[in-house]
Amino acid sequence: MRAAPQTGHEEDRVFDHIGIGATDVQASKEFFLKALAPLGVAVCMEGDFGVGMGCEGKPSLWLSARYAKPAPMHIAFAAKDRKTVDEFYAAALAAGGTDNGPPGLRPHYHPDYYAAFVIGPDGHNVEAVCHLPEP
Ligand SMILES: N[C@@H](CCC(=O)N[C@@H](CS)C(=O)NCC(=O)O)C(=O)O
Repeated sequence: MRAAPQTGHEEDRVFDHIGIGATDVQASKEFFLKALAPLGVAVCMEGDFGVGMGCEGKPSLWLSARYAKPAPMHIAFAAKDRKTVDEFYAAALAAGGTDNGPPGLRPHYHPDYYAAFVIGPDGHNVEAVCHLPEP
């Protein structure tokens, strides 16, 4: 299953998605699917990279296999364009962040998924992502 690219309004949001480490991904998936069913949350994507859940095909909550507790947390900020992703990456490295993936497309999420990743001061995986194609 693949995520639908975003169609707009990314500029209105601060967060794009969050990721939670799970020591048992299947058990966590079942838990969140049941708990969030009243909200219309379903599985949008699933693969080696984890399970993405959300509404209307937009994965907003990610579960990734992790075996240490407390499991890591991942935060993704919504960027309005690819240049903003590039600027985030440069600024975050200059601020002392550690590279966790330079700006670029991640087509395994969807064809226009353009993102960069840094590890913050306390080990959090911080991302900026733009879902829109180049104009
Ligand atoms: N180094 C990877 C980082 C990818 C990444 O962190 N992806 C997020 C989801 S958008 C995540 O939490 N992945 C699961 C994991 O790292 O366990 C890259 O540059 O693509």
